[in-house]
Amino acid sequence: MRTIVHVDLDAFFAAVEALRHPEYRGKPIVVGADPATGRGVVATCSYEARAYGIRSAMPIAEAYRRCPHAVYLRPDMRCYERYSRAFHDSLLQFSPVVEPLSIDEAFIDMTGCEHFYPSSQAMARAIQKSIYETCELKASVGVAPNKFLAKLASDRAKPNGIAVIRPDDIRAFLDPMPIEQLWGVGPKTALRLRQVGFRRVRDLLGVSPEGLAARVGPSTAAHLLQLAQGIDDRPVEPRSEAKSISREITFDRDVTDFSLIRPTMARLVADVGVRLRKSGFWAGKVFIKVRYSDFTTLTRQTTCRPPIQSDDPIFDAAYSLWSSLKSRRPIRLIGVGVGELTQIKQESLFGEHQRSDHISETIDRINDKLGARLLRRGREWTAN
Ligand code: TTP
Ligand code: MG
Repeated sequence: MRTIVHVDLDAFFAAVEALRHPEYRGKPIVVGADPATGRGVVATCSYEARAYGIRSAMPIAEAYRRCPHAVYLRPDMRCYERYSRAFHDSLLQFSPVVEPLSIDEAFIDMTGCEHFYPSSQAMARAIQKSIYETCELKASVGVAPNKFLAKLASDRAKPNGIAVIRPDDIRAFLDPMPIEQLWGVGPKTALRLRQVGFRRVRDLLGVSPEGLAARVGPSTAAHLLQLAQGIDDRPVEPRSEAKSISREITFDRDVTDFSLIRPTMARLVADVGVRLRKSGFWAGKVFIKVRYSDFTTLTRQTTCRPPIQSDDPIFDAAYSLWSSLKSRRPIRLIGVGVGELTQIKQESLFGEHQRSDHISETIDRINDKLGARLLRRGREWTAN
């Protein structure tokens, strides 16, 4: 059985505003359009404002009618993005398998890591505490055997709560739930289901797949019957922002002295390596690109198992790709890149790789301090 966590920040934009403006804390805060214009909607509001019935997407004029004394603020997306990044990054310390779902929510696959905590509750508390320490924001956490249930659970836990759904709890949790809560049920499907008497999840359980298929089509029917039973096999999918990281150089003059290729490649690898490590990803693929003076261009690639992150294995792979090329025509451009990026560090079977991990990290740290890439490897050196 899997252990899936869904985390969602509470009243996200409004909570950030309360942090930046301590004088607004504890007051109804509405973030969205300016009520003076009378146009536009509420993006979100603090829980104090929700007590007046204000909600996301409500016309701002109606919000103002409900609570004229609330603090009304225009959204500052750049600031919220900064908090969002800190929030998402902080989750990676719990598991490498984190799927950012929106600006303020994510799934974490904690399968196999749950044993580090005395209970699911304690695990969820540790996640909340870490988020609070990172960005002073409160979050609600759902823990369940799959994504569908974990997301419903965090919603149930709002605000600042924890809900754990175990297999034995699934029926009691799902049965009374309105069918609109089922993932994939939009207003149209909901209406069709309600017209034939399906209001709650439990109503779907007594029906035959054929009976339901006649109303909503076979694929929707199969999907709904799975969800109604609390079954959802979707994996948590870590998202790699960049599909590849690469660097190339066009020579001032076409190169015929091929001894220049090795140090040039070393420099390209050093640049790619730093960016790869900063991104937090590991590379499952190394590729090179060579363009000859007549503009014919070719690429060669090789896979790396386990995925790599430090300069030495990237350089070795790139250089041997170059060495395997038969043609020795004048070269106009050369490039090196890494792809198949994954967030998962797989333990290297080779001690040497671990050693070179340390070397790359140490060089990165020193160069970070120096503020420029002053410390370089000998292989970047050219005789002239
Ligand atoms: P939500 O997580 O849906 O809402 P929330 O974080 O404000 O409140 P809670 O989770 O405690 O219920 O959305 C996250 C942010 O996305 C929210 O702070 C503002 C923005 N948002 C909009 O701009 N418009 C919308 O209609 C919704 C729902 C959210
Ligand atoms: Mg939220």
